[in-house]
Amino acid sequence: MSARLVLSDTGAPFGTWERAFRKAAPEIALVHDQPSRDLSGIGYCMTWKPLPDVYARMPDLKALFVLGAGVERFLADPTIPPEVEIVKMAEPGLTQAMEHYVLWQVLELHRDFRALATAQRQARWIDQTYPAPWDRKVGVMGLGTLGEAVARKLKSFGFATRGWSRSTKTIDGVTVFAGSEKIADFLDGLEILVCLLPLTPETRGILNADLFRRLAPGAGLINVGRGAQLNEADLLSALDTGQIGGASLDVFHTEPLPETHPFWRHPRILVTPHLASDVDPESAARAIKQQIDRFEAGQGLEHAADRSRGY
Ligand code: NDP
Ligand code: OXD
Repeated sequence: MSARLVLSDTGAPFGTWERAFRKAAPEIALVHDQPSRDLSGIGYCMTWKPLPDVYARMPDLKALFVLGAGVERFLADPTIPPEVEIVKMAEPGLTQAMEHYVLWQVLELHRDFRALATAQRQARWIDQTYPAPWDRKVGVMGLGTLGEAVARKLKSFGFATRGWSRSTKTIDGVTVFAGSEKIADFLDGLEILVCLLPLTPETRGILNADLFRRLAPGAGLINVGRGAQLNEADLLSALDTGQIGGASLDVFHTEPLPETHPFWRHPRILVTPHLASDVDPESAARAIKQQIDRFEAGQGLEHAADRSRGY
C-alpha cells in the first residue's frame, strides 16, 4: 500500500506539489488538507504554514516534514506531540539556491560591486583594487546541510574559508572551529562573515557589537540564518563607525520588514525579502519519499530535529 502524506499549508499550491509527487514520487498519495478535515489514519504531514488544528486532526501523525530548514517555530509549537519526529528539509534545490545566494553576496562584497553600481549611476569611471580570493578571509557560522555546502562552494571559488559549528568536523580545505570556546579564533580578522545558524537560545542575538569587534575593520556581514540572530541597533552603529563595511540581509526580526525600517534605505545594506533559498517541489518530493522509505524500513529519519538541542 502506498504511503499517504498530507500537505497542510496555507501558501503552498496543492496542484504544483501534486504534479511534483506524481512525477518524482508517484508511490506517495498526497492528501490536500482543508479546514476541519479529518486526517486520522495518516502518518505523515508536510507543511511550512500549517492549517489550524492540523496536528489535533492527525492523531496518527508520526513524522512532520517541514518545507524549510529552520524548524524553530515547530519545536516551539506545544500542539505537536513530543513523539512526532520533526524533520528539517534537506534537498538539492534548497541547498543550491543557498549556495548561489551566498556566493552572489560574497562576490559582491569581495569586489565591492555596490561601489561600481553607484559609480555607474554617477557616470564615474573609477579604479578599484581587491585582494586575490585566497587572501580574502571568509567565515561561515553553522556547518549543517546548508553551511557545509556553502563553505565548500566558497572554498572552490578560491576563498580562504573558515567554518564554525557546535561539533568538530572536517571539510577539505576549510579551517573548522567548534564550540563557543573557539568562536574568537574563528572570528579573528574575518573579512566576510556568513551566518547560517539555526535560531536557538544560544544563537539569538549572536551577531552583536562584541562579535563585530573581532572581525577585520570594514568587514562584510551576510545574514541568511534568522533575523533574531542580529542585534539591529549594533549593526547600524557598526556601519556608522565603519567596523562593518556592508551587510546583506535576507532575514529580519519582523517580516515583512516594516516600510519605515532604516535597513530599507541604508546605503550599505542590501535587503532581500527572505528568499535566499526555497524548496524545489520535485527534488523535495524525492527527498521525502526516501525519508518515508527509510522510516518504514525501520532505518530512522535523516535531518530529524533534536528537541534538546533546539535544531
Ligand atoms: P542544520 O541544522 O543542518 O545545521 C545547523 C548548523 O549550525 C550545524 O552545523 C550546527 O552544529 C550549527 N550550530 C547550531 N547551534 C550552534 C551553536 N550554538 N554554536 C555553533 N554552531 C551551532 O541547518 P541547515 O544548514 O539546514 O540550515 C541552517 C539555517 O539556515 C536554518 O536553521 C534557517 O534558520 C536558515 N535558512 C534560511 C533560509 C533563507 O532563505 N534565508 C533558507 C533555509 C534555511 P553541528 O553541526 O555541530 O550540529
Ligand atoms: C527555511 C527558510 O528555513 O526558508 O527553509 O527560512
